[in-house]
Amino acid sequence: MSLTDESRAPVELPDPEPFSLISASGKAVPAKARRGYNLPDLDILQKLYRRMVVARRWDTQVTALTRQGRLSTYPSARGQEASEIGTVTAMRETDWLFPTYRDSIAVWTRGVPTAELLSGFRGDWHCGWDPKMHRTAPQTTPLATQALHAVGFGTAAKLSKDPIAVATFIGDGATSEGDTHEAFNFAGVWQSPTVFVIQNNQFAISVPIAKQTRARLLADRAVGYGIPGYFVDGNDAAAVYTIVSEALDRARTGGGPTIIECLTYRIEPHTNSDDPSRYRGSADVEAWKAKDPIERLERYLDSKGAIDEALKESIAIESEEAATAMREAMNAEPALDPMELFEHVYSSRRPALLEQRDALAAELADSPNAEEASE
Ligand SMILES: Cc1ncc(C[n+]2csc(CCOP(=O)(O)OP(=O)(O)O)c2C)c(N)n1
Repeated sequence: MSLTDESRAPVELPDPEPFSLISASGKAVPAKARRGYNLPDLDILQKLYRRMVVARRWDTQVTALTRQGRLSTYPSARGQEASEIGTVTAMRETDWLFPTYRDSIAVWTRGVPTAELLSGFRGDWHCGWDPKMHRTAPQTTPLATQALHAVGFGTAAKLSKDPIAVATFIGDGATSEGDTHEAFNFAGVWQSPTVFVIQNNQFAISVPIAKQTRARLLADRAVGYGIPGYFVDGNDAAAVYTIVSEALDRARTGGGPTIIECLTYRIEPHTNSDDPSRYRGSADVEAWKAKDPIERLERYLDSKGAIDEALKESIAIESEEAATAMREAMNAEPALDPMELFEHVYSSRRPALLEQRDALAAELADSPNAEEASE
């Protein structure tokens, strides 16, 4: 292989102007700025709108139940619906998703039942759902580990000639992890059918993006890995859907990986235990609320006569049904057995594991709640 080998041809730096199809005021972006792309059909836009509204209701309800102590923690994706829902709506059922703790609405939209999805946030030790059934991997908390899982999975699919694509979400803070670098590099070298969706919500808990990187854009990194990179308005569901669809198609047909940076904003605290007033001002939050992904799509659909009271009513009913189903699922006490933690770790149990198991069993037996627990 020489340095002029065509398979290693340089890729271009992404355009620093975020790619958008529908502006914050809900108008179609002028044709010239659309860079040759058309808006998705109205039925797709209606689907994106419906899914975002229902997902926001779902997210709001989880946050409320967290305040009531029904869940121990929940990282909300409010404000990030266009990136989350735009991505999963672009995916086929046969594609695989590798999500993080932030991406519950994406996982839920892929069909994972609420009770199974939220079991981890209630303190259970396992994933809660069958990843194979939903083609959705567990939500990872150790930052960026999912990016490596995605590349490995995608490469295995490629080797076995399974024509699927893999999508994975990465936070802006997580791009500073070594795992992200390794995932990008291996994806480029192996031409893994993996689409990396970086959700740049501008904060890693309290650390702003300016303290995270000196680079102009996170998507600029793609060039160094020989991977196409895109910088997208992450509050424009039409733009996210369009660019992710194209990248997934490319991945499924042997065109390798893509890195897509979606510029968005986390409206809620990092989780329910965070106090964002200590590191950001409310003016910033208000400015981003004005770029709300749902309102802009609603304005556009309205201007096209593609949204009426009947549609809004049916979406409202679906949203309330989702919230009610969640309340019912979360009001049932989960049957959690901490001793299960030691099952399914190794096929034959190691002495150190047995020791830990016995120590926990002894601790539980000694605990003041032991009798209550065994009742
Ligand atoms: C390897 C690792 N280091 C540190 C943490 C602690 N941690 C949890 S969330 C978080 C911030 C991540 O921010 P970002 O990647 O931007 O994602 P966001 O939470 O904004 O979606 C940190 C540092 C962790 N979970 N894993």
